Amino acid sequence: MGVVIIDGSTVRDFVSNEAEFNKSADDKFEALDLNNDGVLSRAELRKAFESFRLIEAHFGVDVATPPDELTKLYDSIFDKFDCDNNGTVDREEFRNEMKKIMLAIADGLGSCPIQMALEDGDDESFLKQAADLEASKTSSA
Ligand SMILES: [Ca+2]
Ligand SMILES: [Ca+2]
Repeated sequence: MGVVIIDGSTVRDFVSNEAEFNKSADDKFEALDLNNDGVLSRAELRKAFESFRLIEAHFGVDVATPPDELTKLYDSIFDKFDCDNNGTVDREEFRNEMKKIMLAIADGLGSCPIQMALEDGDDESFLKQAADLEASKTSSA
């Protein structure tokens, strides 16, 4: 385990590598699709957000947010993912929205880097994968 500094360009590099990004998104999608029906339900996606703490930060959630507020917030996030409003999120919708979120996070980071701890076995977050990419660049340079 180590620490790596990431900024907006790290995240943007990660997202712009379409093959890698889609693979990560698909892996994530499969992990989240708990009943393996090929789509994410509201409950499945909510579970995902509870593990993406940085995304919660992006949407302005903090630990003091009351449960009913959280439910409203997760509903609104789900609606963003569910582009065709059919009540489920398919693979394509998931990829597209994750990409938008990561780019928004990249804009938010801008040139103001954050420190990420690299912990073995923690592959929960996309930012972690972006951080790994940065770490591999640094170590091979
Ligand atoms: Ca499912
Ligand atoms: Ca849909």
